[in-house]
Amino acid sequence: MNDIKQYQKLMRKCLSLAKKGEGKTSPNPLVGCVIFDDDFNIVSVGWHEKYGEFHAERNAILNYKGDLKGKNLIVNLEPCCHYGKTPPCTDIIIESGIKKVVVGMRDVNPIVAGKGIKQLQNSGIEVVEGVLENECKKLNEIFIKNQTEKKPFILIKSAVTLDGKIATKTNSSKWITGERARREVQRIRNLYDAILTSSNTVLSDNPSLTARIKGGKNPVRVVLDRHLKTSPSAKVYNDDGTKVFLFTSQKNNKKYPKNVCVKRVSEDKNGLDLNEIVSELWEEGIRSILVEAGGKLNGAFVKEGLADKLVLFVAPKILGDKKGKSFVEGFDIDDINNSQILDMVSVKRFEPDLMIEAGFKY
Ligand code: AOF
Ligand code: ZN
Repeated sequence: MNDIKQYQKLMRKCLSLAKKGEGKTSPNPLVGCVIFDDDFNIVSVGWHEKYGEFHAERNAILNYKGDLKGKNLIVNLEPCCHYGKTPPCTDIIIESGIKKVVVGMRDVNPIVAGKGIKQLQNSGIEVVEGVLENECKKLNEIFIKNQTEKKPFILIKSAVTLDGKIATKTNSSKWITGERARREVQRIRNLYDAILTSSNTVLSDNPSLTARIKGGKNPVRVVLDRHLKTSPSAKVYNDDGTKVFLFTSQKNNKKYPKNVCVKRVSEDKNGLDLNEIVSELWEEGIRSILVEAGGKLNGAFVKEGLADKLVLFVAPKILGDKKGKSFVEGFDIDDINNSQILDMVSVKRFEPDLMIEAGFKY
């Protein structure tokens, strides 16, 4: 194996270590780090375990109980060079005597952005950049959007039959996908700061919108209810210690549980003003939003150019119901050349279903 292949193998290890922090590092990135010798043997590992705690590089260095002089370090994100919640990683790397640092992607955080790499090089450390860069960027897509645009990353998740329907005309939709796909949805929920849905989904499905995975956290729940049609006793408002934001354009006279924060926003031609809601959530510290709603709300997010990514589960079923519901509505495009275009990211199998991941292009 040549050096590049070896670096790629070690970078895959960094990415899988980084994922151990899923659901615990927001608003910070997922980072994994490996220290290795010149024969590419791993001598120590570390990852960013939780927001506010040590960075991956510091953990990998502190986990090694010997002399690191002449060893090499690989990490999916450029080491930081700033005093934040913890001292700069570049300092501890330089002090340790490590001679080579391999980096997946440059940090997009303006206080680091290439300066970490410069500092390492200025102290005589060899830096190799861009190993599995696309995979590294995909892992931290939320962090990248937050840092570069100061906006939350928005994912639309839906499940359809092979003929593209989310429900029959009578609204029967439980369950389109199988157990494995539903487990993956729980994992995705754990990654996101908030899950957003509409009053229609609350009224028809009464979902609890929690992430039922071991050691996971429940995301903040967000309900868009223009006319305050939902009942305070709906499961989504259940006071389990998780915050719920209820957006409406009406004056509220109902008594919701104390974890529910009712916010009034304006309306535009499509309903509640989604841009206002998204900025309001950003102000509340929400850095990623998972939209789990029906076609109307999904369509509104796409039409406003707000959705970043689509995760679509496709079940090997056919409804053949021409009035069945689609997962995006409200486009009414006559010419195929005017379709909404997406970039295909990946296709995975969660037997018996497929999962398509695609990025929106506006
Ligand atoms: C992490 N974990 O493993 C690495 C990070 O809030 P602070 O002080 O912990 O600093 C966060 C910044 O540090 C983050 O925005 C990113 O630029 C850089 N690298 N952050 O949380 C890590 N390596
Ligand atoms: Zn750091």
